Amino acid sequence: MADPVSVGVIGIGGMGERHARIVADRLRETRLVAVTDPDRDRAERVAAPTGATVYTDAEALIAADGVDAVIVASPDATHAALALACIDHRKPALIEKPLATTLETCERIMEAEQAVGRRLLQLGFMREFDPAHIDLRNALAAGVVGAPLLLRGWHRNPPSPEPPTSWEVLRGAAVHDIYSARWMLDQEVTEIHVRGCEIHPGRSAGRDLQLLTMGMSRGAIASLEINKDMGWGYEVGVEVTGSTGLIATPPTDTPVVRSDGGIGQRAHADWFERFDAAYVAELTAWSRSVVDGRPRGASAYDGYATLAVALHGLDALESGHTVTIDLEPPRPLYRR
Ligand code: ISE
Repeated sequence: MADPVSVGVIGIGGMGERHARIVADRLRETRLVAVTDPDRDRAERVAAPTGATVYTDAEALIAADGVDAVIVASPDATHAALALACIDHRKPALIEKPLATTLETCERIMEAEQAVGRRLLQLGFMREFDPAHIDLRNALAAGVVGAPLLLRGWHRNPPSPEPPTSWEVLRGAAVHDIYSARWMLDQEVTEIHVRGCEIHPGRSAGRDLQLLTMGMSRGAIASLEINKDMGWGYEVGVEVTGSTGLIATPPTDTPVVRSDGGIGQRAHADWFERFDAAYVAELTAWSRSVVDGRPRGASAYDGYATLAVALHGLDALESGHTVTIDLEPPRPLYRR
């Protein structure tokens, strides 16, 4: 495959636009050749300075000869069909989470990829490319705090213009933290219990503060706080208690300011600011995979596993019970 990789982006909302701009302006390994979005003006605004072609149809963009690889950042409900179309056309693709909205569809996608015999999809779980997360995971793997016993994650968001339902909190936000717990502990989730509440009854569209408690396959415990309407910015962090110590990601990387009788740090505004370096690293790794055929990052199996945990989490939230999770084991294509 040619270097630079010619990339087409489907969906020019916040995330798609961010990916398109990284592809066009910040990576030597990629160029932006195609975009599509139902809002043509948006698509044209991003395409114009780069010379990319604006498509009216996502399938046509995927099929186009000049497009080597595709980024799917359209609404959640469209991801699965577009992932299947990319596999049909043998186009490597970065698919934003969630991979699909049902487990049956995740299974169809995994079967289609297995029939091709190689991994074509990378999932948009970018924390695996975040320097603070990588340092923590490497330290854990090196045994710096002994055996990992308890992972505590927090994921706090500013309010969004359209408040999420309880299911959207799990499917759109908690999946990131579920992925982090699996990846950092190198264990699968075997059971889940979820409590939640509405932060601002009347404004909330569901339980937008949730606490997930998960049992992991080799005995670790994970507790994840997901807050979708926090008043003061955006924050994601992880702390792990091990058998001989405790390790945590640093609070933030903004300057420490001493003034007005206080010592403080500005919070990040949103995930674009917090994970900027991670998005660039994620797309760099992805474009390298497109060129050398060596998969990196999260797979379709991770898309399946995180969605399965989120769905069982919804069941747990609604029933008030602890729910057991029996994931299908990964087939050879997906073993790391
Ligand atoms: C959003 O969709 C994302 O993907 C962000 O990474 C996450 O932090 C946020 O909570 C989601 O809503």
